[in-house]
Amino acid sequence: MLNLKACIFDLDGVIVDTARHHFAAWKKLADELVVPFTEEDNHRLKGVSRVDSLEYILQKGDLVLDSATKLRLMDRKNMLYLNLAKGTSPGDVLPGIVPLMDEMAGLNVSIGLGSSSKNAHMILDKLNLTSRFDTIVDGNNITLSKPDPEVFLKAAQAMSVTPQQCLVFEDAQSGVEAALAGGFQVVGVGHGLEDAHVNYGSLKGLTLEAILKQLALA
Ligand code: B16
Ligand code: MG
Repeated sequence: MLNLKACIFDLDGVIVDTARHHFAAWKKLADELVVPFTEEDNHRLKGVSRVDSLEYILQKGDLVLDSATKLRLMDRKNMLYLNLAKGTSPGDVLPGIVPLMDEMAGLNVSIGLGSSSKNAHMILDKLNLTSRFDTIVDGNNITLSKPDPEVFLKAAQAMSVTPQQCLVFEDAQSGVEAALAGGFQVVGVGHGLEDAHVNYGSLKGLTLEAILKQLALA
C-alpha cells in the first residue's frame, strides 16, 4: 500500500478501553430486564449502535416494548455508561496510539475517527486528543450502524481521500466488516479478527512503517 493518505481510528476498544464500560452498563440494564447477558453477547455488540444493541437484548429476552420504553431504556444505559466513563483522562489512551499519531502527523497522513458512539466527542475531549483529528465522524453523523461502511466512507470523504488510500483500525467484527465492505485496508486490534488484512493483539510499540510492511506481505 504505497499511497497511504489517511488513517481512520475506531474509538471504543482501539483508542481507549471504554468497551468495558459499555459492557458493564448493558449488563446492568440486561440484569434489570432479567435477560441473560454474557461476555460473548458483549463481544457481538462491539461497534454496534445503541439502538441496535438494545434491540439485540430485547430479542434475546423475547421482550416486545413500545418505543417510549425503548427510549427510556437507552437513556438509562447511557446514564450508566456516562457515570462509568466520567473519570476518563489522558492517561487512559491505550498504549501505542499517541506514537502512531505522531508518526502519521510527521508523514502528513490525515487522521480520522470512525465511531458508532454518540459520546465520541466527549471521550476524545477527556483524552485530550480532539485536536489531533482532521475529521470526527461518530454515531451522531450516521444513519446506518457498522457493519455498514457509512461511518468510514463519510470520514474518508471528509478528508478527500478514497477508501483505497486509507487504513482503518478496528477492534470489532462489525467494524472490520464495515471497513472491508467500504473497500478499506483494515488493521485488526485484538483477537479473533481473522478477516482484517493484518491483526495485532495490541498497538503497543507498533510503527506505521511496520504495519505497512506487513500489509505489503499480506
Ligand atoms: P453510544 P465504537 C461503539 O463505539 C461501541 O463499541 C459500542 O459498544 C456502543 O454500543 C456504540 O459505540 C454506541 O455507543 O451508546 O456511546 O452511542 O467501537 O464504534 O467506537
Ligand atoms: Mg470499537
